[in-house]
Amino acid sequence: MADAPSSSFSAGAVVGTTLREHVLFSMHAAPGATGEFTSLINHLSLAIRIINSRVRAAGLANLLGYTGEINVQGEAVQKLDVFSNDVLLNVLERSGHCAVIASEELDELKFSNRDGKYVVLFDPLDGSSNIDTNVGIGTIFSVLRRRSTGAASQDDALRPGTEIVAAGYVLYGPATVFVLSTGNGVHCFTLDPDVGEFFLSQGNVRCPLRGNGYSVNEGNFSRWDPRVQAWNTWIKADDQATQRPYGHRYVGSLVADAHRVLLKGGIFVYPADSKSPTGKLRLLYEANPMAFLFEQAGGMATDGVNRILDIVPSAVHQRVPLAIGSSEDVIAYRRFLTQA
Ligand code: AHM
Repeated sequence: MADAPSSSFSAGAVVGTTLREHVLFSMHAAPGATGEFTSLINHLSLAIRIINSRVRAAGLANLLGYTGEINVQGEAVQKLDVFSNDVLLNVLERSGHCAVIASEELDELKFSNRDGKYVVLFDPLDGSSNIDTNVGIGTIFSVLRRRSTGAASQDDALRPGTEIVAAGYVLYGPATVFVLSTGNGVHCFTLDPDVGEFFLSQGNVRCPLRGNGYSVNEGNFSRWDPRVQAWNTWIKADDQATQRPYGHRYVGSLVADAHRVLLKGGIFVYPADSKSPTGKLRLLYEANPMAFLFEQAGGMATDGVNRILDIVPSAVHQRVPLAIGSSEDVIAYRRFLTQA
């Protein structure tokens, strides 16, 4: 990958690298690049900035609260979810680059532009149960190159995460941060709200080999498999030699919880339980993009035992148990899950 300029100078001011420049420079080095991928990421960035503007004004704009509808997952749909989904669909369709679009909020795949080279899968507003309480929420996406040549089909979307060419998430927290990987490491861009641009704020993020925190909904303890319970008891136990207990942090927004683990290390786990026997999080919209990002940052992502990116999906709304984070912490979790 060519080096993007770290800054440009004008009249004494130092201007950081924009997301747009970063993608453009990384794609220049790609053989046969046509500019379509760069344009696709720019369209995603536009949709994100529009969503961000509404998220920031949600309390003022009467967008909080439920629409009264139930989505395909059987959950109450909130107004900001609907808005975010519509914006992403609209912007991506108009880009002309997408043959297939899949959203956590849609029952069916959307077959968009028949000449589109890409497949985009997204969760438009993750952590939506936190909207009403002004807690960090996010957007998660992944991009695959279309495989079919004739009419696009479901098979273009039902592919393992190993085929992802780019993935990212956006955290609408105190600042709006866009975390992106196009297969060359993980880079964070922070939105300057006055300028309306994302600027590189942390390049080449590495997830520490090991952390000192764990993130899990412990309210589900009684529903877990005894092996998950054993891990949970172990990670909270006092043992100086292995620097336990770990600290516990859990927001209940995957993007917020995962972002902390990506930067600080440790582990995020959403295991299967007796209420959600195959896990709660969705493979295509949540687990796969996060797994791609964590691996790109040197971390790991498993369903407890197997690598997430190797799972061949059988349904677009498939759920999967998820364990992501520092490799030593994910391996320690796996040791418990593979115990007889
Ligand atoms: P959502 O798609 O309804 O927002 O649910 C996904 C969210 C994740 O962001 C989060 O990790 C998880 O659900 C929290 O679940 P729980 O409330 O069961 O802890």
